Amino acid sequence: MKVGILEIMALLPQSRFEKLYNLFVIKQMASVTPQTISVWCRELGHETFYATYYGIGDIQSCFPDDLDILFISSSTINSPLSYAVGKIFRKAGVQTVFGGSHAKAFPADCLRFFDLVVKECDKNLIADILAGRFEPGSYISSTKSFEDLPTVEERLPEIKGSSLFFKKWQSITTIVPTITSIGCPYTCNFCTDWNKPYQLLPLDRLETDLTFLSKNLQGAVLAFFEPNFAVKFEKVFKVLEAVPPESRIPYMMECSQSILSPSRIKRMRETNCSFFAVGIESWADYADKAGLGRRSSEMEKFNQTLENFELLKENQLFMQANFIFGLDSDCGESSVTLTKEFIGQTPYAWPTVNIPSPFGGTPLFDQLYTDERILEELPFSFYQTPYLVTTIKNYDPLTYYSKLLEISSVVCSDDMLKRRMEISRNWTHKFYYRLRTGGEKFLNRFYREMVERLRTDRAFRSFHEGESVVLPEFYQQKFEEQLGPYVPLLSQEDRRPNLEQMNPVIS
Ligand code: B12
Ligand code: SF4
Repeated sequence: MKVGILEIMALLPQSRFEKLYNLFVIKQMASVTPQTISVWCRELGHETFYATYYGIGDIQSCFPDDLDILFISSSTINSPLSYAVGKIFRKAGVQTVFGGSHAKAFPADCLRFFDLVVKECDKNLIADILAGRFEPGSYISSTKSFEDLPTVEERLPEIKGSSLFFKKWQSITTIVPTITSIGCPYTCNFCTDWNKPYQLLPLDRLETDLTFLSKNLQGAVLAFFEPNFAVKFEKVFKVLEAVPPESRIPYMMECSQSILSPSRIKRMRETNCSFFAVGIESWADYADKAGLGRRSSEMEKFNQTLENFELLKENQLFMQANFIFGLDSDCGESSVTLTKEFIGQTPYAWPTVNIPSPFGGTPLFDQLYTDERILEELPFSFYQTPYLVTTIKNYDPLTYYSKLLEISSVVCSDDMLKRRMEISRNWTHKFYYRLRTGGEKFLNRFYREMVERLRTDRAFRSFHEGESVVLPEFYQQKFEEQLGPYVPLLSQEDRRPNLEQMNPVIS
């Protein structure tokens, strides 16, 4: 059989800056599961065609005309484009199978556009799909996630396809995605992994991959694209530290603060960690992830976090601090003041401040859905910062966007950029600080426009206050820009999400 595997990682870029960002940043964010499925299909004797779409290029030309089956994956924000592409291939007689974070979050909606929708998968489930064992229109799942993935060497054709230009040339940062674990021990209410038990995958594969990468694909960065890296710190670091220092390739990771300590940070630096992101989320909640008791105060979490970050400062790592602003635990001035203060005191950590999005399968979704706080007319492409798809408990929309504007103005200020340039000792960091400051300026302009729109346009404000269900023209237009030539494929009915939750048939 001819099997296609497509990961949709972006909608159509809206500016030259966004095009550049997609080319150098989004292109490098390919997930491990589609690559894994591609290898499995090859091992099962099929001819495979793997491609990623990062907002540039022509999707259909990546696949032969006589394709039999196409696996598509995307997160919720890119799902409208996935739906349109699914329709094109389905019409051409190709069987379509949809998986990934959106499929898990909103399966009932996905079933409107694909033959099969997948929750968890393993090699057996993929073999059963290829053998035609499922009725079209089914939502299916393996009992649990796969227990391991192919080595980097086995995934090399896919990695070249996603991370290199024309499968040959490396980018400014060329990323090789991998994971060492699945699930997470924490239970953050906004996260789809809130109830997925933590499971360490076999570490001999990591060992094999590190050896392979140090001899091949030199200059590439290994990205641990998993929920919470090194929860089993000692076990994972035993493998990383076994590599001779001169052969250690740079790596990126995301973790919670609770795993960080001065000695561990030193070990991260010595094993060549080049970037890491820490989820701070909100000052008023998620204290357990910061290594504090659940009942700790905002100030305790702030002080502890600042102390941890001070220890990280000397390490010349590109750090990112992830926040969410607008959860029910945020209220009044203090959340904003503390975030601005933190940003000002840590120029060596890039802050991302996210708007909460209600992804299906999370306690946050369940609560907002029950409370009728989700603006149901908004298409899924708006389930991302800088868009607001819910009402916020403790701020009206105008106040909320004004607060975001305040924070963003600190992030992209000339003063912060100057301080970041002064402390960066290598050109890649300088490049990324400039790129991200440019991105934040776009965001800042957007927040300013939103504040103005909410102040002056009554119908727009009333939509965001949850009083009107008429989708403002502003969003109609934006949606059409995001989808470009694919717009005619999605009717008004197709664009309105079906938020119904359902359980899969376990295979
Ligand atoms: C690592 C990670 C990232 C990394 C890497 C992303 C990547 N491409 O792999 C980075 C930092 C780049 C990232 C970016 C983003 N992320 Co992210 N990320 C995660 C994280 C922490 C782990 C995902 C993961 O790989 N798990 C390991 C794999 C093996 O497990 P899995 O994804 O559950 O996959 C299983 C099934 O879903 C299925 N499956 C997966 N893919 C496919 C594909 C097919 C074809 C099939 C059949 C099955 C299938 O099989 C797997 C085994 O059972 C999750 C949160 C979490 N705790 O899970 C968020 C998460 C996926 N991210 C999320 C979001 C919102 C984003 C961003 C949109 C943020 C932003 N605004 O920029 C971007 C989008 C990136 C993009 N261009 O699409 C949301 C997605 C929610 C949604 N419904 O869309 C999540 C769920 C976090 C959350 N809020 O709960 N992310
Ligand atoms: S720590 Fe991260 S991966 Fe774990 S539940 Fe919280 S947000 Fe999800």
